Amino acid sequence: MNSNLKYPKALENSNSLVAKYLTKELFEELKDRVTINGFTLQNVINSGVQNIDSGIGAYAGDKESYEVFAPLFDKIIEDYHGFKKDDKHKTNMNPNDLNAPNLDIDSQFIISTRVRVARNIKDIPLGTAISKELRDKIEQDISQTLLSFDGELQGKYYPLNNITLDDRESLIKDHFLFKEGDRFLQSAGLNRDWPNARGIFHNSDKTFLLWINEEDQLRIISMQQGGDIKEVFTRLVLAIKKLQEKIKFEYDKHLGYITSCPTNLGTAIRASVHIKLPNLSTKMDEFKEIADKYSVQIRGIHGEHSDSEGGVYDISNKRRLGVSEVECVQDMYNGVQALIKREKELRNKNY
Ligand code: ADP
Ligand code: IOM
Repeated sequence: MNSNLKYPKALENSNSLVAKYLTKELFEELKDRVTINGFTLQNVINSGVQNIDSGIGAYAGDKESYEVFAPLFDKIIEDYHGFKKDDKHKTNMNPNDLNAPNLDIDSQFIISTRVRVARNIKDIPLGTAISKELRDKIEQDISQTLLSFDGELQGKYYPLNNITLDDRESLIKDHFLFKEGDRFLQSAGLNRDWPNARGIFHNSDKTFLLWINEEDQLRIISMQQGGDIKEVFTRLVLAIKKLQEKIKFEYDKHLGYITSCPTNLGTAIRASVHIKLPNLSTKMDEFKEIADKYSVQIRGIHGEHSDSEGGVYDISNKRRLGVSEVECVQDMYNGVQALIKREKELRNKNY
């Protein structure tokens, strides 16, 4: 038991959602709770305590964490997704319901498009609480399943502990592979036994990729150059369906797909473009205003917690829970459309 656990002072200097909602009273209420897999409040908040620049700062160890620590997670979930305790989650993966003609046929703005979902295996602790044996088993089972894929989804699995450092680095630089040594994941317990049981599967064009055992057990990814969002989403849906024929994912009627970070609950989808906005990026207040209005998030060019380079940004849907997959991709599309419109106006003014 953690009865001697004291409220972490570091949270007093943080703007994360954990710092916002874990009051001293709530801390006292939750500090001795533990899930069936041994996940404690200390485990939940450690990333936010060690990294006071966290956006959220809380991770779940298993599906049960979202019940045992509900007084904290429910507030974070409502703040991030605008999703209340009695709201219902929904799903729609039909690409034909997407209204997304290519926004940038002559590739003036959009460099590339990527859509990913996070998934975790049913009845197994999340990566934050998993044992080495189970993590190894996931790597083995998933990589075997992927080897049976054919057509556009056919590819090869590359275990992280069996590729050269140069290959690893170039996969990261080219945006195909997760970065190494992420301090937020480290303090959430997600980097234990690194790099063992981690790896990437991809087809020869690197348009269908799958990460194994990073922040979530699976990250299923579809990406390509240019702005054809519908084509990217269609390929992703095909891959998810194929995987679902063989694997059962952790799912909850209320919270949707269960993920280690509460930001990914629900659809667990992040649809993004890498986009050049040289004029708008000199007016960050206006840029952020448009992003907020359309519920899109601005990230740097090397993923979460990275900076932009050369006026190129990663723009993605923010909400993932209580909205369908199609609505999430549509959020991103509508936001990008508004950003391109404003970028063109500013460019014309400057000429
Ligand atoms: P995730 O998308 O899985 O939440 P990150 O934000 O860390 O994780 O992004 C993972 C990688 O994917 C990073 O290298 C990032 O630059 C890359 N990426 C994201 N969106 C795009 C995109 N539209 N085009 C190319 N690469 C992208
Ligand atoms: N998804 C997770 N890596 N992130 C939201 C961390 C954080 O900033 O709290």
